Amino acid sequence: MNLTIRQFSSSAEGFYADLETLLAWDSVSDAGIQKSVADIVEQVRLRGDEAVIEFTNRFDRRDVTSSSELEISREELALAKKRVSPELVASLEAAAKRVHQYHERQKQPSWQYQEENGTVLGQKVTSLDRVGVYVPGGKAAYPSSVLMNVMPAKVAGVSEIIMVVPTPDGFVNDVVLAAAFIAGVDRVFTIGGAQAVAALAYGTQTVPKVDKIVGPGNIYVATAKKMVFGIVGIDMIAGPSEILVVCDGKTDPDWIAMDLFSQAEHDEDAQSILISPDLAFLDSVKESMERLVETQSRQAIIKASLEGRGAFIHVKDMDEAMDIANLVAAEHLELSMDEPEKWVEKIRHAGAIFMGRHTPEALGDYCAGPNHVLPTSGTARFSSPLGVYDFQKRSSLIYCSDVGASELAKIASPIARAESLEAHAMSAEYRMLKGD
Ligand code: HSO
Ligand code: ZN
Repeated sequence: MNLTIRQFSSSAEGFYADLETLLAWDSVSDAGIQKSVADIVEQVRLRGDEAVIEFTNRFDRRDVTSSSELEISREELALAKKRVSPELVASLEAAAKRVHQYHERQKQPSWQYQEENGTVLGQKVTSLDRVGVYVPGGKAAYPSSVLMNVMPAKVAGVSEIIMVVPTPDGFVNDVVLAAAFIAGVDRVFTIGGAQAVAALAYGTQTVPKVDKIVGPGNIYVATAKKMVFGIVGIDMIAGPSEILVVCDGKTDPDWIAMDLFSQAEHDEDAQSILISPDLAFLDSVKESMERLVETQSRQAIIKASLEGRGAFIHVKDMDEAMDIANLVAAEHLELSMDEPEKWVEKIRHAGAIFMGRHTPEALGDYCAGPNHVLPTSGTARFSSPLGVYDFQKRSSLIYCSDVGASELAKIASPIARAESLEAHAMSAEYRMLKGD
């Protein structure tokens, strides 16, 4: 036995309590980290570049003396792209194109309508002016995430996209820079951690202040994002990656094993769960996993993740599987079964739904088209994938004709007087037409 994974049965007593324990995840809430992040944010707010350079040298072990050393030009991005293999560049470009095409469909148009008396009401949609994209520098430096965070902003029409990426010990990731070039990032700064978030939120002499910060990061980054929320917008605070696979027992067990590994390999806290009504199938997947895990370069992470947070759940039928999937509200849900289009109707909570045996999550992570920045830890109950709408905002439009204003004033005036707001009432009443 080289891999252990818990197995539950939905008919066992206390199953739902066990499920709750399995899913529990404690997010950002460390008092020590809060304090040091608050200090970093304050220093950057007060001292700008000087503090950013100081923290960058300390945390990334760098030797920066002037803020100009913190920026990578578009020309340098183009050079980084040249250092990447043509095959990989072609894949990044194909992925970017597909992600772009998908997100084009999310654009929300402005709209308006006219009432009979000439009054016009509407909603004007505009894009954000400037957005900051945080890209982690360490073990989770994913070029695919650069594409996924930048493309929807581009499609929305954001005029300036600023990327920050730490370069610990001066190490620059060419593939990440190539992805930034392909996605159309305008400026790149080699800073990271809470200091980068603060620089984007408040602006420094060198780093422009943005309107919103998106992108994943470690606990320092997440804590800093929470702290500057309100000064700027933020996307979401992502927890560890999760996958929930529901299988009818007819998919190749090796495929399912690898789908579960594909999330587990992200990090030790990632969560992979398999649900099936077929007990013998669960055993086969277990066998596949035991055999295949040995072949994996990230087997230590995979094992830790599966042993710590993974699970198999045996259910009585597919209907029950769907109920449990809704309870979990997973970031990624694979419906590896016949007629997925029929079962998907029962799913109400999931970040992304992968339908059918030939749709592994990995294809969605890279190039299918939809975004891979998704709500985690059950937050799919109330939030959605990152999209164009996260980079757009809406303004209400009101135009009153003279007759329209007069009619509205008749409605507004009594309410204003009930609220003892006389100026409101009079402002409305001034627009009343004689005889009204
Ligand atoms: N599965 C991750 C995204 C990713 N996968 C990036 C590979 N690279 C989001 O949950
Ligand atoms: Zn992934």
